[in-house]
Amino acid sequence: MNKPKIKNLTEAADRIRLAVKNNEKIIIYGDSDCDGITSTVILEEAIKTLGGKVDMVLFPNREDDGYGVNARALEFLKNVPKGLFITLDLGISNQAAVKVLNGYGFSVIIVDHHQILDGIPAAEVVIDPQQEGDESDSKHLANVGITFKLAEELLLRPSEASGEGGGMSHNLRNSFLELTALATISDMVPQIEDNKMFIEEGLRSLKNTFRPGLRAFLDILGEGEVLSGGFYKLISALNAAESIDFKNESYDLLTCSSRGKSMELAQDLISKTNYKQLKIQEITKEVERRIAQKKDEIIIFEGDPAWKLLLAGPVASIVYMQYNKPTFIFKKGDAESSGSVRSPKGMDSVKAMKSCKDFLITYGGHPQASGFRVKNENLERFKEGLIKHFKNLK
Ligand SMILES: [Mn+2]
Repeated sequence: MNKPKIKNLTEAADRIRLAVKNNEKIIIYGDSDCDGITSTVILEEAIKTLGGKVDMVLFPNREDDGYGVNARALEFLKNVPKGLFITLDLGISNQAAVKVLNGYGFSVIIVDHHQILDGIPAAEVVIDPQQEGDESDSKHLANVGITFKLAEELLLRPSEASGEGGGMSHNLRNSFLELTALATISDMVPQIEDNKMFIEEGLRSLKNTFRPGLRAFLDILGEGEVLSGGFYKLISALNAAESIDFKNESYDLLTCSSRGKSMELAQDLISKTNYKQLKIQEITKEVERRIAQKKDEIIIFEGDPAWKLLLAGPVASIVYMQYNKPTFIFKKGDAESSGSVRSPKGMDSVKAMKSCKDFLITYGGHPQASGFRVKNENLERFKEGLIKHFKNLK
């Protein structure tokens, strides 16, 4: 028997089709990493194939403004024409922000795959395979995998606007699979079931890609090298873009139709990722120097005003694997600190932070990879709470 579809997948597709039919403004707000960016590209191209158009595509500056639908985004959205607002790879923890958006007059669709914390936002449609009542076998999809299925659902029936649809064309499907493969790998979700299929089919299609942005990477990095496992370089380049004024360079690259401009953008992203790698090594060394004196502590909890938040995740990834301890790496700001968490299997970092949520401004993510924001005056209490939580697990 077929497993049920992702909860609300059909509802979201119907609502998007209605928006296209009625010429509503459509805004996509995607996360600024490979998963969020590729999700955005796929959904926008699916909507175009339907004969519709996306009026605005926005990405948050995580470093300066915070993860998710942040205060700066709400300020900006106050003054734009209202319509359908779709979040990709974020939004499930933005209950307060969704209330504000509803108040502005937006219809909100959330498409996310992160864990549900305290209930779900009051959006018109919420897709998140982690939510209650979702009986699908899609619990371990990256957001891009969910978006791929949403695109399939959208293009299932011929569109009234364009007469197109009735299934995805072979070329469009392959093009979406290429992006889905890259972001599924990037998001480090288990490579099983649908994820395995996405990766195999997507990487197979990559060498014949029609997308100038991906072609440019193959040309610069070397096609043979990329296809024999070097796609990690490509993925880290796509993750190296920072979003400034809600724009993102990787998105620009993946949607660029000019070959010359694509080569320029790809080269720039590769330089950025090389520089980023150097910085990651520097910070990792500093963390290792500091924890050499703290061998008895059961977690790693280090921060610094000079560290970039964008690098906290990659540093935490290296350190936790080396020491097999829950690892919290943060940028210490003037009044608040923001950080990334990586945790060994069986040690749920989201649950751990939930046990200290009174000290936190926000937190969320996946059991093994998550993030947080905390007032500096609560840093010590937060750390003690975490230690207590993980000690009780033993
Ligand atoms: Mn994701």
